[in-house]
Amino acid sequence: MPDELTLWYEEPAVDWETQALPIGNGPLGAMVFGGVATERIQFNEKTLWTGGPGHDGYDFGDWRTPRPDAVAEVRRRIDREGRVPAEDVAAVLGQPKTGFGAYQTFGDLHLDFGAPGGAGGYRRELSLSEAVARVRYTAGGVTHTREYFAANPGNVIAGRISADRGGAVSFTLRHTSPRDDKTVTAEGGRLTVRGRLADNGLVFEAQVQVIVAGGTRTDTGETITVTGADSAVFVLSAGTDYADTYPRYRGEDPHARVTAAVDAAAALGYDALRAAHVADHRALFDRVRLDLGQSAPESGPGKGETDGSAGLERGGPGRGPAGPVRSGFGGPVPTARLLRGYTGGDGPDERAVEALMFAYGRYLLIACSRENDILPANLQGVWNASTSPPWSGDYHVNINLQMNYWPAEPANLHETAVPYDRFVRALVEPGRRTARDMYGARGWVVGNETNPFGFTGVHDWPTAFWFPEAAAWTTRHLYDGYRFTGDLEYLRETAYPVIKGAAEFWLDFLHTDPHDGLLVVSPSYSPEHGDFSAGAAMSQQIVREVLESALAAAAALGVDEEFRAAAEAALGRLDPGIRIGSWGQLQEWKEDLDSRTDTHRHVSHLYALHPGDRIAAGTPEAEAAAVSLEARGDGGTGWSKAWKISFWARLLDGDRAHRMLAQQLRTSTLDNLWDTHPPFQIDGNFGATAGIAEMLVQSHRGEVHVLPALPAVWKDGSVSGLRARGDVTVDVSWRDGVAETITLRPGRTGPLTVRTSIANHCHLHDDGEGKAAPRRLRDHGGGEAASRRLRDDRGIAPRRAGDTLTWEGVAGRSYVISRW
Ligand code: FUC
Repeated sequence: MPDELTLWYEEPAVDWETQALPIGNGPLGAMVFGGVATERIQFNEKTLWTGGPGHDGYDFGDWRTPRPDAVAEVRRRIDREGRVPAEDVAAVLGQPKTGFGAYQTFGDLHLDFGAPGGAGGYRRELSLSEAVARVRYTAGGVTHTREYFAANPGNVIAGRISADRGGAVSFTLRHTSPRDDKTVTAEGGRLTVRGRLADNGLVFEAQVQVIVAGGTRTDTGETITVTGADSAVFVLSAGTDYADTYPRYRGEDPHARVTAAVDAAAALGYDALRAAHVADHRALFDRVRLDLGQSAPESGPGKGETDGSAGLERGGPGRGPAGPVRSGFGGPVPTARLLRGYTGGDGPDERAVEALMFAYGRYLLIACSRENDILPANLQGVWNASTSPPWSGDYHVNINLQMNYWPAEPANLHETAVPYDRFVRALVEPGRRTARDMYGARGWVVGNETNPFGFTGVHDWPTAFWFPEAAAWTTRHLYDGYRFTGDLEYLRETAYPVIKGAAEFWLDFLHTDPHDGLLVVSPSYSPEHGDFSAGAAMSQQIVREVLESALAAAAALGVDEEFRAAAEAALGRLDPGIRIGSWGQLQEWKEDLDSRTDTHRHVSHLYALHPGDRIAAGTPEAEAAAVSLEARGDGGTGWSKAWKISFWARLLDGDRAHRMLAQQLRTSTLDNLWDTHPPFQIDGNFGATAGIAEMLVQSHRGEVHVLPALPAVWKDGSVSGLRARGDVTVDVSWRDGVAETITLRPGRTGPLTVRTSIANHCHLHDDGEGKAAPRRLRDHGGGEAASRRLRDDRGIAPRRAGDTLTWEGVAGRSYVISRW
């Protein structure tokens, strides 16, 4: 049943990028167009990549011939001249890309229905709660319904085509793709697409099984035709012989796997498959609920008039006895119109867009990154209709891949980060070789961007080819994953070896600045901006962070004394990378070079504010960060705007954070709610979801800060299921901008500190064990509930200090803070 978290449209999609609707199960993704005469379902499998081993001359980005003095030469010049143009450095250290490859479309399924004649009542929708896409229209008195989903259990994409009159389903299914290195066959209602990429020999295969109820099914060469059926179902699976193992990156032929997946799904049947899918999706999606006032009951339509359209299963017009229906079924205003009417001002429709955007980021992450995935979400998640997508649809690691996973922990989707961790771990082996051969260092390294084939070296685009700090930055989530979960096993087995290797690299590769004797990164390049120099702010901040994380992790595990001593020594001499400049700004470089009129999209020098946590709100450095942010302005690419939501949230300025969210929604969001750089780039979706979470709960400074950056327009609301570091799940309801009820559910026993503006006028109460998140938080807060709790005798007396409360939390219990 569709609900308010539904994107819906009154016409079919024509354009892939801005209108089609994404479904996905991690490894597989598809874009649904919903055409009446022809349905187009473009699909992907995440490992279908050109490039890498198999492509002639693939070199992993490592220098083809040794350049023993190259780095030293650049360093000497930087020591001498301070700044060196990026072109000059690229000429010495760069090398053209060979065989980097690109993420590939698997092609399109077309369902040709023939000319329908006068179709009406058209609706196309995507339910985020169920992860099901639907199309409905009426033609010749028959209502046609199509439904699609991508199930992680069983690894298939499934669709059902039905009608409300028997025998009315007829279509021909065919596959097209821009490639000619494949064959298509049809037999027994199964279409098989198989081939070998001409570029690198990667074997790929997709199978689609068509099953009919009533009518006939005919295999016709490269197509399958259904005639006069009551309904028809298809299930599709796909795979390649990619493996994430260095140096060959090849595994088993996909044929057996794909056959088994399609056979199993076909045997299971549509209803069981759908039920398993919805349950699987909901187990993740339903963990978090956000109410910003978007579902104000019975408030009548917003600025768009009601159009009589209702959820597909509803069948009738959208007017109930109580007048126009505004809540449920995606609301009365189609999503594109809702978005176009969005200003960021007051009103339930404004909040509806924001709540949808938040939920969409969670939906998308579940749809393109799952625990059984080999590869993480790329620049477009899992969705790509091209053979040469923007930036190859790759893994940029100077912010983009990391940003994809910013919501994973706070928005309670820890499992979605499993392929990210796996990918970073898989970079270690090739990255060690690159560290040794190119940098003469231990540990491991990766540059500005990478591919699924261990590309850990460099290329030669001057402003984007050199960023060895990326390896350290990619490990930030690994340490943070431990901070969120407190899982020592994860730290020991998964995170620490990777973090340690990234830290070791810098123990060997830092340079002593001859001007002050401090340890600096050199050559250093603030992402995609300015000249090369020594010790740019971001370089130093990242290196400090990885050394500190490695130290803390080693201490928590009680290992590696010698390494810890070396890391401590380096930290003692490390240039801080945080400086306040002549106009009160945070400096992007060690020298005070920042221009007040520079609006560059990367705000790299604020790394220590977010995603890092060294700069705390209320300090002079935070003030300086605000000065820099003001100067950079509210513009930029989609992901840049999304990042700025989190920056302002970390500065505890809810209205400015909201202004950035509004800016992103107004100027960098497409009709299908995809973020646009432009073009479409999914990091901005994830950055926005993370930014919203950051406005509601923060936990990067050893305490759970509740409603740290609530904007005035989010007057009343509630959220449940957000996660805080220390293995705590947080619910909060608020009224008039002030928390009413805060519930914390720690997964571990130990001290809990909460920062809240109600710290000095509230009660803390142990609400017992195993309390699930309340279904409707609006009913949960409020004075009455609070006074009921007052009468309860399970009150706890926390230690109070300023705006904080501290007490001993016990794993598995619920603690409720109620305002009085
Ligand atoms: C970084 C950004 C670009 C783009 C690219 C994929 O290099 O600077 O804006 O997002 O990644």
